[in-house]
Amino acid sequence: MAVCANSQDITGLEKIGPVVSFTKSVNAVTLNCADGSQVKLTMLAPDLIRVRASFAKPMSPHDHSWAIARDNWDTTRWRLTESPESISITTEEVEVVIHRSPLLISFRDARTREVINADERPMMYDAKGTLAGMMFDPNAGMFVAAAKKLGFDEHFYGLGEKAARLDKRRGSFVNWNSDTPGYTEGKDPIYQTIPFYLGLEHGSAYGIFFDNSYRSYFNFGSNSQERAWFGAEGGEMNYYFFYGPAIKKILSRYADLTGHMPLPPLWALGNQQSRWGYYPDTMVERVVSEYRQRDLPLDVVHLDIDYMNGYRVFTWNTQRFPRPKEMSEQLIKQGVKVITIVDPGVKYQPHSPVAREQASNSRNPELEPQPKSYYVFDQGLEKNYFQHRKDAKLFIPKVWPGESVFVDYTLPEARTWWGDLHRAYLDNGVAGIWNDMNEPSDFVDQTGKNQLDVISYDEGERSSHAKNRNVFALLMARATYEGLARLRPNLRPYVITRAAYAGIQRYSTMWTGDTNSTWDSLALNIPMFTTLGLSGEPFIGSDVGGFMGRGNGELLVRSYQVSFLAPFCRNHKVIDAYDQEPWRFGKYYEDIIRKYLKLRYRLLPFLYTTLEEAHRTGVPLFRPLVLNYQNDASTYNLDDEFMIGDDLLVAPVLRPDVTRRMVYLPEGKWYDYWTNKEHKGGSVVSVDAPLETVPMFVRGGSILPLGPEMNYVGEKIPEPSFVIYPDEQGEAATSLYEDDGLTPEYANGVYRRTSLRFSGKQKQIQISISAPEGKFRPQPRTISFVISTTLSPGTVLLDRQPIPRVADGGTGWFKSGGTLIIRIPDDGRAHNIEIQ
Ligand code: MIG
Repeated sequence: MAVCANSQDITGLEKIGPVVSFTKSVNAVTLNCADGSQVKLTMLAPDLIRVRASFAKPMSPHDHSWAIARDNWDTTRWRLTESPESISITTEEVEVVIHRSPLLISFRDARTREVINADERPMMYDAKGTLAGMMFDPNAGMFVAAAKKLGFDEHFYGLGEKAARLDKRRGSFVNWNSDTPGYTEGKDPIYQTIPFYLGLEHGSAYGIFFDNSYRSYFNFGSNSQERAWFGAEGGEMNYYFFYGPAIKKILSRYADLTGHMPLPPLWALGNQQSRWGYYPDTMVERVVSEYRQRDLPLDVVHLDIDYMNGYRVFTWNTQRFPRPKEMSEQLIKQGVKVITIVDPGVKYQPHSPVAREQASNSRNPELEPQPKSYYVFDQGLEKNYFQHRKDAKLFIPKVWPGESVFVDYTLPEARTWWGDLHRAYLDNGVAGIWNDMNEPSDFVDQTGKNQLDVISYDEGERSSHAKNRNVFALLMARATYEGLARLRPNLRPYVITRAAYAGIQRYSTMWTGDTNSTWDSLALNIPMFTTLGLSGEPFIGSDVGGFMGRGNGELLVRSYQVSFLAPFCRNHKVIDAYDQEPWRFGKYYEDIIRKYLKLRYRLLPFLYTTLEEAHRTGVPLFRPLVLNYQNDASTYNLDDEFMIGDDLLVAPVLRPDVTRRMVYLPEGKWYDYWTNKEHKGGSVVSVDAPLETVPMFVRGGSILPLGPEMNYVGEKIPEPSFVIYPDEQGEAATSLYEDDGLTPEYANGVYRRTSLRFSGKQKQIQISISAPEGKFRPQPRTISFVISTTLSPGTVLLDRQPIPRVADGGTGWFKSGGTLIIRIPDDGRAHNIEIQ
């Protein structure tokens, strides 16, 4: 019987402790326990404490994690006090109380002394093998677990990619990267492992990152009223405790610890089109020209496994794609970049020494036929980069090329080699890489059972599949990212992955795998996107229209009405199902899709500004309402609406035949994006939502930076126009982030941030524009301000000088219906506009 977390009764496990003595170092306290166990608490920051435990033995000096991006933390001030019962460690923000016997750890707010999170029982380990029979891999190691008191009103978020609702309270989950085509709600595990969650009670949040790559279990009170617990089939009890109370602050710390997402190229925010089965090259060209002829925006086209020669990665099928470089160059002229899929399976193609002699020495072996020998297999075999089983035999799974081998990405040289192989794509004009099948999927056995005796180098530990499976994709994406960065240092890498472990955001963006073209699957988009955002993965998306099965025009339109604001917006389809490019269901649907794709491009300045915020702060752009309003209980399980940044709220329709829906608007003033109608928040409103319209609201107090309508990034000079939505006090503010959109120079200060304030009390309207921050200089252009007002101004002053009333174009001001538009040259200086 498959092990399931519900049946995993942890109450019989051995408990750690009690504490008999402790030692102190600059940033840590180590507890020595009567059972020979050790517990180390490391104060990394005032709000970040690491808890690491060894069970019935001293702590190993070996301490390594692929997820952690930062280990040099400034010294944090903390003090220790003792009593006969307990030891207290206090930082500026958190007080950790360690009860000696039994050994119970609780975290309190250092100021209010309120308990944030507390052990329900001491940390546990399966000393007697009680759970051995229930373990997925009985040889993985020893089961370790930690149990926390479950708050009566506690809500749980995060845990990465889960086919589940937003609030995970009462749920139970497993992490074991798995290829799960056609998954539906409740399917678990699926592709990714992000063992990080947030707890929220009474508006106050904490985070726990259980950094353990073994098959892990998270139970948020599914079969117990008393406890939430997490555990793993091996490895250490090793978790990081984050204190908020703001969720945003926790996400920032989590990004500091596991890495910030670098900015992808701006065009990655453009519209993308894919389909398993886009071949030959003329077919790809046809798809792109359809987009152009139909005036539909497009930035990227994807090539699925069909472009390869017999599914050999780093090769091209030259029957189907005789001149890939020319094809890419043709497409680039039309503003479209090519992305190719790269799977981990390398075709197993041994050969006689004679064939070896005949092997090509060409500079571009990717275009050679490889009938007798395949250069990637040859090189990897010769260098011994492929995975082996415990008995030293090559591990030969079956994937698309048939018998195949996988690279041991824990080997640094193997990662460099794999990264360098991407020359085979870059030389042919490919702009980005899509990693698939990297759970890693094996057709022999999809659960991973066929791989249990595979050994990885793992920094000399030579450790098991049980430990390495969940980090395989992370390391493959790392090899890819680092390879692209090396081969093309002046361009930002763009990688997309299916499987992942925590830390993946440093190397790759992601999509949610093989969904269905169904309404249920569509309804999972918002909880999944927002949950991924709450788990440190900001750049996410799902196959628009759904991957498997037959969609229809209505479903496709509603799907675009979710994804036109997702960072990754790509329509993709399985080979043996029905076409679903935007035009496939006829003009009526195509026209609506065009409207949303065009709107996406108009919103690019806003999307990119929020994406940069995600890069810098770790706070995602595609947000659940709870992230912006964590004191509002009405948002705690609200996952059929979402926000982009702080300012835009979207409430899509997720069922067929519906033309109206209820939308919850949090406190404050809101503007209907389409009609400008004002709503008072803190209430539910019923709004029209015919197929043409996705309900969208702008937060009063915000200013939306919009760009020109475009069919691809770079088609036009991005002249911003700022649309102003004042709050109840008549005020609004924003900032706009811009850079070259392509190079890594933004990290050296080559960006521009423009801040804007609006205040409009009665007849006194003022706009102040800050002197932009940063070294980036955009092309000469104008900037505009759009104010909704019935007033017709007497004069408009720019830095105290009147500017002319103009007909429509040019600089000056004009009225158009109920809006006042002011346009000024963008000279990169501070300005003040007054309207009288
Ligand atoms: O076994 O490359 O999720 O997007 O089209 C299926 C073929 C392999 C799974 C991916 C999907 C892709 C497909 N792949």
